[in-house]
Amino acid sequence: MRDHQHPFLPYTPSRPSEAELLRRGHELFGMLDQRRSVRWFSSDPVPREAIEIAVRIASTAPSGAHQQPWTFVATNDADVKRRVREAAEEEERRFYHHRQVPQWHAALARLETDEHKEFLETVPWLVAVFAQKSSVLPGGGRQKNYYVSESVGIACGLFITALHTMGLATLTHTPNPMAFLSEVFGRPATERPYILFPVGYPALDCEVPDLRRKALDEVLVFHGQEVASAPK
Ligand code: IYR
Repeated sequence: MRDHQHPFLPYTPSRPSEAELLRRGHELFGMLDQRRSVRWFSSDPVPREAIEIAVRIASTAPSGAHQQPWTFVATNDADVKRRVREAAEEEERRFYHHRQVPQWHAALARLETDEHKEFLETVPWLVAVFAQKSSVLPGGGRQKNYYVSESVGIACGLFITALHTMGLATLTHTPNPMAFLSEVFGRPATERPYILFPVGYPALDCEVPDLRRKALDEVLVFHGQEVASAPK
């Protein structure tokens, strides 16, 4: 056995056959490839437990030094949602009408987004994610966290996957700047707003822009000696 200085446990998950692992992968791809970001939501209620399980799933993410530097803040309070909408629309008005970022505006044209964010009030839940730049130590001191953006990004990816798998929809909404979220949700200065997720069901008349995902050969490069794969 290895000579550890800290507690370790055996990790021996069961290994599927090659056929079974490919079947699982293709099935998961088929499901996740149907996910779309949504901007028209139903106001139908979503149980609090759905938010809890999605955050449990998000929290299984790997993180720098296992510091899990995320806080998910969920609200279904109409007054809080209204305040978030008002503050977000104010920021977005500046972005769409006063910020001189023509290339950025051009890149967004096919999404037909604008400063109106009605969905922030329509959805049953808003989940704001905060990235913890440092954490509290057991003795009360503070410890810097490492790879915070990467860690929180992975957790958010799992959160999105969890919601889609449960049949819910969301949007990776990042009103710019997002400082107002810290104030509305009463978060400390050690946390930085990361993403605002509206969570609910798509509206019955929901539409999404007609976008295509990149083909595999645009996002995957095999480099070096090709390893023979099993005959099909
Ligand atoms: N935050 C604005 C603009 C916006 C920016 C990006 I990058 C997008 O992918 C979509 C929108 C808004 O939410 O309208």
